[in-house]
Amino acid sequence: MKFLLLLSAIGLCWAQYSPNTQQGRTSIVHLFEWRWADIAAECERYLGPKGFGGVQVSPPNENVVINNPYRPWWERYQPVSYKLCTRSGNEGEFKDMVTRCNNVGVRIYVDAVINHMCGSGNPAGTSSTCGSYYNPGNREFKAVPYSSYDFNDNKCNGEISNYNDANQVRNCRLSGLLDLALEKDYVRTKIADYMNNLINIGVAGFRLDAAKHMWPGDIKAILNKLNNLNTKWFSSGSRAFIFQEVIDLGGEAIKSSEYFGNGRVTEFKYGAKLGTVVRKWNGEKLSYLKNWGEGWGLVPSDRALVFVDNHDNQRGHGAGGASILTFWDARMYKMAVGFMLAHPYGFARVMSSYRWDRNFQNGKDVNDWIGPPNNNGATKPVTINADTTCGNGWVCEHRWRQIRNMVAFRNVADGQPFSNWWDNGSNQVAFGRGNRAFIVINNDDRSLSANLQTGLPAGTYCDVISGDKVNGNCSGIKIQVSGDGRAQFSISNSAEDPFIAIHAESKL
Ligand code: QV4
Ligand code: CA
Repeated sequence: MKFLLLLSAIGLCWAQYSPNTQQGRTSIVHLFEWRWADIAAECERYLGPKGFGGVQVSPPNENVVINNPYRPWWERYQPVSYKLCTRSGNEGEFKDMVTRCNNVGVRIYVDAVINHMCGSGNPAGTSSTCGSYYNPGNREFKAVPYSSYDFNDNKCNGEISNYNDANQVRNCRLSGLLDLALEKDYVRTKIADYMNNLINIGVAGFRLDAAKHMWPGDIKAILNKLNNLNTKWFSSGSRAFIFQEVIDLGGEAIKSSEYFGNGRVTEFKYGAKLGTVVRKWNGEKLSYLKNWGEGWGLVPSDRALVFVDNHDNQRGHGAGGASILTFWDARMYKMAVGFMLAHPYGFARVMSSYRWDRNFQNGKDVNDWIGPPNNNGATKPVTINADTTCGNGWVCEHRWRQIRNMVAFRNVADGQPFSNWWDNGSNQVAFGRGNRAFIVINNDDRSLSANLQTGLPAGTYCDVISGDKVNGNCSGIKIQVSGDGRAQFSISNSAEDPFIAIHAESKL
């Protein structure tokens, strides 16, 4: 330990790959566009008790207020300053959320938009969530302050047009967003001050937005300026968990491996390929997932942040394309999320969305901009129905029994090896996690009936997909595991959810 302290003392940056979650909590949920007050409540009433490790929150810094289209979700990716006031709440509400979530063992991860400020086309003025003045025309952001010296106009005065030119990707404007000169110590310090304010409040780490558009060395320089995490909730010397948004589906100049020195990276191949397999497109079959992970060309497991969909590609932005599964494709989506949470590869993030009126014209959803449920721009609170689902237009995928219970499955299986793989050569598969958990999936157009080695101790197990273990009984399917670890599984291809999952804590 002394050696580690010595190293950190001499300022060697410690890239942080482990998420700083409490022991036994192995996934996080993106509560996209939720208000801080609602997140705090959800930590206490649901995420803490159900074993979620943390929450990725929407950008908490001041952003432009865009009225045409009306208050799009993406206005929050156009910073005006690093003041903590947005549609989700103000600084006091943010602090209250971080404290209340940490106090029940649920971490907060901030979506840090540090590559750029707002779009160059915005008019000057104070149309911003905190009323700060900005003038994109002369690069003036009074509340930071930034001026024309702090942007990349002298390196590139246009938009990224060629993703095969690394210099363009880093130094030009991503869809017109004013690109910060991150080699400047002044700019690095302003960003580090913003992130250190959040660290001192108690956050556990950061999603680095548009990391592909920042030089890895500039990111490293900023991370080197960060404080250790707040010892009120984290052991001394803890470093912020870093996951960098780098879209690398291959074929471009930028490789996600360039960013491994800073922390984890978002592995977009994960959702794109898994969606193709579950949809059975291009002749893909579930049985091909036997070597899922690095075997499929994904980044090393301990460098990967994995997800089935994210806030961009669930609405056609960013990467992943048509194969991406979302809550709109509920039955396949639960299968994909269930597979992700059962499989040991990567650190998992569950998406939690809001509904919007999709309107496809020529294959594109022209309503992809629609922001969160709101009353004249004010984000609506999350209401909880008697059946534990959410109201007011919030989808709450993380509260769907099948997904909530697979979050617990992943916790129970933590540290256990991928084991006892079985498949029928087509779309029926099964695998275990050591002697702690086992899942069987039927994605064929015919029923599954198989006697399988589960690796589990003998006993009666509740299937956590069709029901729960309540008051010492199963509300759904029961599975009998015999002394040799084998069990009989039957899954109709017309079942509501054609997969079964059992684990040590669902045993009667
Ligand atoms: C428009 C024109 C530009 C023009 C500009 C002038 O298109 O040509 O120069 O006006 O101001 C919105 C609009 C976009 C507009 C821009 C303002 O959609 O039309 O440009 O604002 O400059 C989100 C949305 C974007 C949105 C952006 C800012 O997806 O549509 O742009 O927020 O509001 C790549 C990146 C990857 C990125 C992904 C979407 O490698 O990093 O594209 N993903 C992250 C976030 C994403 C966010 C951003 C990056 C930007 O996940 O949500 O973009 O912060 O793959
Ligand atoms: Ca840049």
